[in-house]
Amino acid sequence: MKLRLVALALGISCSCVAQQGMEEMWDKSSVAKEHPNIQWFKEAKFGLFIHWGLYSQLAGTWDGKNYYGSGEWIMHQAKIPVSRYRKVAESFNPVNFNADEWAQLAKDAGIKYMVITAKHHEGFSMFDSKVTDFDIMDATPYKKDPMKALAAATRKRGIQFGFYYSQFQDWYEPNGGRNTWDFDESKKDYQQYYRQKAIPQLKELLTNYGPLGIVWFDTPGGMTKEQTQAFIDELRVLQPKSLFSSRVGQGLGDYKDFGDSEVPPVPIRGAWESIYTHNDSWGYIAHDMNFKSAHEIIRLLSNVASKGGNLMLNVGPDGKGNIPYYSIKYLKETGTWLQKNGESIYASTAGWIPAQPWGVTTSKPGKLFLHVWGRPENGRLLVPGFTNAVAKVYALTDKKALPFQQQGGDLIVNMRALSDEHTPDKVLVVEYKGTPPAYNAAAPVTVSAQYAANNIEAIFAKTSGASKIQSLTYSHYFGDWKHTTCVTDMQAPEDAASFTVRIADPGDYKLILEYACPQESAKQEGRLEVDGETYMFRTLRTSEFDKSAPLLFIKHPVTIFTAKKAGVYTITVSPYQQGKELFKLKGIIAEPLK
Ligand code: FHN
Repeated sequence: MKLRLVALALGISCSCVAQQGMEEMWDKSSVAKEHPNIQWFKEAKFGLFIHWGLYSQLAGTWDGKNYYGSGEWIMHQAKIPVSRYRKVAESFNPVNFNADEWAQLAKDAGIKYMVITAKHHEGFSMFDSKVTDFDIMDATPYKKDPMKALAAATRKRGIQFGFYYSQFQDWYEPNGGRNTWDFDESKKDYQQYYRQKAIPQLKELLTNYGPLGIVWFDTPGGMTKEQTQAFIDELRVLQPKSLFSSRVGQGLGDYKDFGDSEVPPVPIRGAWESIYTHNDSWGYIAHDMNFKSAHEIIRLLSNVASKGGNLMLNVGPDGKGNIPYYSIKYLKETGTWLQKNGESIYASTAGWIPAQPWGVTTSKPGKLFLHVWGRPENGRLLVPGFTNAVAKVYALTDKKALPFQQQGGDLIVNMRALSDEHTPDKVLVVEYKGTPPAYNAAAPVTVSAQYAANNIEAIFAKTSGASKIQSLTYSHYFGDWKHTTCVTDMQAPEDAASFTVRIADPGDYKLILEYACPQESAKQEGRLEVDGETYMFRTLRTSEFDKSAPLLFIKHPVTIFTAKKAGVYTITVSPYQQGKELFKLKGIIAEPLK
């Protein structure tokens, strides 16, 4: 059981080869040995990703048709011939680009590193390259190198600067990866493309722009492990201190990148990064207004930090060089929150208390930061598994001490003295003595009547029989990946999922199963067992699992459970009889009834 969870936590590589399309290129492999310059990255926690290229000028529309999802894939989606695509450069004139404004926005947002696309899969170079004339200097009316100015402006503000470079996919080049509409893939000589374009351009980037914090490779291909190592060695000598992302391939990167828009469900050791779009696309799309609010960004950032990683959030400037209005607004608001609460994020490590109904934790030596996303109704915040002696507890913003008590391995903080301010994440600091315990993924999941709902997630299931825990990846539009961890393969009564919960407040709880259920799985009977009682249910149809479509989950209320006393209970879900997979179980929601 928990094969994937254990693999992730130990940093064992995940094989992605069976997947198709954009996904097949990901390389989430772990890193064997730490890079000597990794510390700044581990402490940075918040990065800004910028996708900017000719696709920004197209803004998600080609030949009068609107495209949705990853806008930087428009050439691929619309199968635009190279002969037409190169003409887009003639109208690319980002006169509003202002390196100081972009760098200052990053600074105000609390960003510690910036990575920008020097060349994306479209093959266009956003920098002054002598290797090709399909670059911003030669092919556009702009005729300036924006990367020079941006490198200088970020460094001036103490922000690490790095380049994204698509090393394999290049849809402009006859020998580059994956333009199948102009060129015959089977006739390509990838090595020639590497020798003639990718390597010389990477050398330009590593030579002409000062010290780079990161070279962010993406979608590896066409190279064996030995060739990838030789490729790295050839570049590494130019800037030994620069970190190479794991998508250089073959497990040879300096830190690990998860899949696009993926946060691991439990803490992960080593240096790693979650990467997210701000709206639905990496590259600018004029009709994509689905921006994450500051509230969402702050929770995402604290959630990623609670698992021990960095969040690199993307913005997609338009063809004139303007960063979208809502990206500016919400990044600045995030920065305001970070100015007051940054101590709980920067240079923190994963929290050692698993996620609670109220939020998540991050830590530093002698301090545990409680990121309270939702306050308990009675003001008494339960922190289970806290046996270290506590010296004091206070709110990070005003440092005012809060009353607390410790009993039977619980810390209970009284938050009543705190005003009910509107904040996505109220940070409390617990100062304690001694060495903290290790994170215990097997600790019971807290269920409490102090919150509107308690999520008991699939990742915390103990599986038996054939059932297993899997992360399911799918998209809504195109390339806007979503990842949901589920218990799958429950086909027979012995294929069960059991959840150990600690019910902190006695009382009535509605138990709701949350799952996805394709047609063939619908109308099958299942059992939910708790405290010696069995409750029957019949599955309700939602949607098929198709990775290029939304995976729909239903919240299916099954029963009321009365917990007569506080304590530890086991909730078990299983098929009633042999059949098709019962469903893909995202988790159980325990809703207190009052
Ligand atoms: O194909 C790219 C995509 O366009 C985008 O650049 C993302 C960012 O992580 N990387 C690839 C897909 O994983």
